[in-house]
Amino acid sequence: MNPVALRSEFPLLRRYENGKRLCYVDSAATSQKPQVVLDAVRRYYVEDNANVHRGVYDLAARATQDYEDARAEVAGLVHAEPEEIVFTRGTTESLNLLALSYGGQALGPGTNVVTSPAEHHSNLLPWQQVALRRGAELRFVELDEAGQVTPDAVAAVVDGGTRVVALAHVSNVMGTVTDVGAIAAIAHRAGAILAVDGAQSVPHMPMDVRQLGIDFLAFSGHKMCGPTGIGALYGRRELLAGMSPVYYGGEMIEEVTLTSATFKEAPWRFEGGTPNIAGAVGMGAAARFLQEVGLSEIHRHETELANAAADGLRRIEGVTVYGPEGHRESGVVTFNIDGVHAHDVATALDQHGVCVRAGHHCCQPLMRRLGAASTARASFYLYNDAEDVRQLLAAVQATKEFFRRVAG
Ligand code: 7TS
Repeated sequence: MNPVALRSEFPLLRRYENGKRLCYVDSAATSQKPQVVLDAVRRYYVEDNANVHRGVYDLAARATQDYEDARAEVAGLVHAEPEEIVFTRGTTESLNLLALSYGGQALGPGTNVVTSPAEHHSNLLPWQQVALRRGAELRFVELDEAGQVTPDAVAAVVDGGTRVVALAHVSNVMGTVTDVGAIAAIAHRAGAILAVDGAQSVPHMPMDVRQLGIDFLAFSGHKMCGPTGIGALYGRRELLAGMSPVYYGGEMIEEVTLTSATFKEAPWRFEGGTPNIAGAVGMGAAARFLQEVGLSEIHRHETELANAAADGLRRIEGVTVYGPEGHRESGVVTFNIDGVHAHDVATALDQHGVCVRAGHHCCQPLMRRLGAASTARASFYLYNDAEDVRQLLAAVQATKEFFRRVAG
């Protein structure tokens, strides 16, 4: 893998910001888009645009074929079957759909959902709210010192009443990686299913839902080099087959009378209305692109950069780095400059052409536990290189010195 060559495939990264080389290290928020994805979306609109699953003319058949081909590409990325992929607007919608449909059916008094205090709000709130409505209990796994969810901690709270274990594969704040394979076995022994928030893992590492025993997996197109407004929910075939739709309307039915309806099979029964066809085409192209580059290579490359960044940041006196002390297994590095608000850090870094996210990262409970109202976060991806690490470290050093001067 050649990050310099890869970088040139992303038109936006050829730009300069504030007269500086653009150091984009906010891929956990959203990724940049390669030319092949932009071309696929454009080609769809220019050559094949029509509504799907309804037109009888050739153009409509091509649009439908493009959409279903994209489903197969996305399925291939996670080693699922195409019929096990529901297209959604993104991870947030995938998790809401899952909680409303599966959760609505499986939860009730005497049952519980197990999750963790480190979840993104989009993997907490859907379960919190459905549990409240259904009179079910929401249980939390104890995090270890490093903020890690361990299989032992999950086993300690799972019992015969557990119906769903819902956990992120990779934390968007700590960058910790959860052993979802071991946790799937624990959930299954208790008769529960494992739902994985893969927003920060599917774009960054090889993923095999069969091998890991994952029952549901939610992910977003925009974090994996695809367009915004498209994502997926993988669901094991037998489980999707037993789930009721959440959105009712056109194209998800078999037969409708004024007082009743029957619905298509999964996944189409979950995709009421005209879907984001161009988005799906773009996400399919992104899935192909990532596989061509190689997910193992991408993972190795970005963790190397993240470890170099974390080591460099730790060496800057007055900088606190969160997350694992030792080797990092993801591209996420969260930090603070002592005494400087993270938003000020991010604003100052922008002056050096460095884009980082600052805030609570949609993980308020975790931030309370860290004892930090907000943090700055750098997150690396396939198009970053050693120059990005150097630019980030130099900018953080300069920012720290700047605030020392104005404070002192
Ligand atoms: N789950 C995790 C672990 C995430 O990091 C995010 C987005 C989501 C779910 C929601 O994904 P969406 O595509 O539906 O928005 N995380 C972030 C972030 O860390 N900074 O901006 C968005």
